[in-house]
Amino acid sequence: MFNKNINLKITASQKILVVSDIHLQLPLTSELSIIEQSLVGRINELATHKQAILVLNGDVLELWAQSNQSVEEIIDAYSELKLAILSFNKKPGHRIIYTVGNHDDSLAVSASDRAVVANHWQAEVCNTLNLTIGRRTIRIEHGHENDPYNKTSSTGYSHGKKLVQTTLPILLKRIPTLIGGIGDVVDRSLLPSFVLSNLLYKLVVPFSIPIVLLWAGYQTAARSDTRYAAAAALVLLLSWAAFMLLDIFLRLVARQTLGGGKKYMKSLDSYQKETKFNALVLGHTHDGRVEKRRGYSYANSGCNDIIALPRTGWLGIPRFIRYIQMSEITIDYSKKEPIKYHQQIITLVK
Ligand SMILES: [Mn+2]
Repeated sequence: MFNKNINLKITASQKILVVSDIHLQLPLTSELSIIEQSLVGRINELATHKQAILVLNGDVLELWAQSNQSVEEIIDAYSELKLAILSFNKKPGHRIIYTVGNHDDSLAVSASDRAVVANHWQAEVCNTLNLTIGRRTIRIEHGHENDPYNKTSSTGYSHGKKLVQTTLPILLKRIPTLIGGIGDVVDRSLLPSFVLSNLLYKLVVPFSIPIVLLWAGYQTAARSDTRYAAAAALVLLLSWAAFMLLDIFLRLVARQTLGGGKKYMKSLDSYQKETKFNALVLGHTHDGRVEKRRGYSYANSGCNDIIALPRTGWLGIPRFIRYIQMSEITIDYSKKEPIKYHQQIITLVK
């Protein structure tokens, strides 16, 4: 298995931009084009600094979802991004480092895929980038190795990969209304809620409610008996209460069983005890932020991708809305707070 660390000494005059989880794939949709434009702008800004490093922190290419797309095809399709990356790299004080994630794990397996990234983007591919400045060490990697659902195994199998490549396509074919867009839900504990929300808003509300109301209206009028109307109201009220309770229950169960969240942070704390670093910069969870942990700083570069977030719907049960999240970590030791997180959320108009 490919296992490469890059160790670099940095200075306070060097600017570092870490972006991850872009999931570039084909076709190049309008959303992906917005993301590409934003990246081009940020890379061009970074290029104005004399000494700069661009870190592509994993899952930059989406190689799980459509297995027929080659690394070369995807890189070439995003031609403006390629141009920005190459012109950034032309300047002598600049370099580009690509840390491999789980959705682009073929880079860790295939030397020819790595060669494509090295040739087309002129990026150095590795698993981990270690930066040192004075006595401080900053470890930058994608973050899936601390996630039991997505860590690399010697057989190349991971739960996450099976889910994306086998389980999801089957579910998408059978129940597209309930599953479509589930890949955009960032918080794993909300996955069952997403399915429930679709069930309610896409099937129950448009079909079942009108049927119950029509039936009650017809019976009330035909038999001039208002008990039918009362029965219908009771059925609707009880169904609403059942949905609310089920939603709460599913979230609680999912939080305990689907991983992520607190468990993940705890595994990072023990990772720090073994590996020793002052700061850890990951991607992977799409949950960007900078946080003080005991003995180190944790930073996450978030994502540059579509996300689905729960918003309260008219029944009090969340409705999931799609946004584009564009985020990054900057490292700049000329600043008082050297590691910073920045994000922008754009609402999508459907
Ligand atoms: Mn990942």
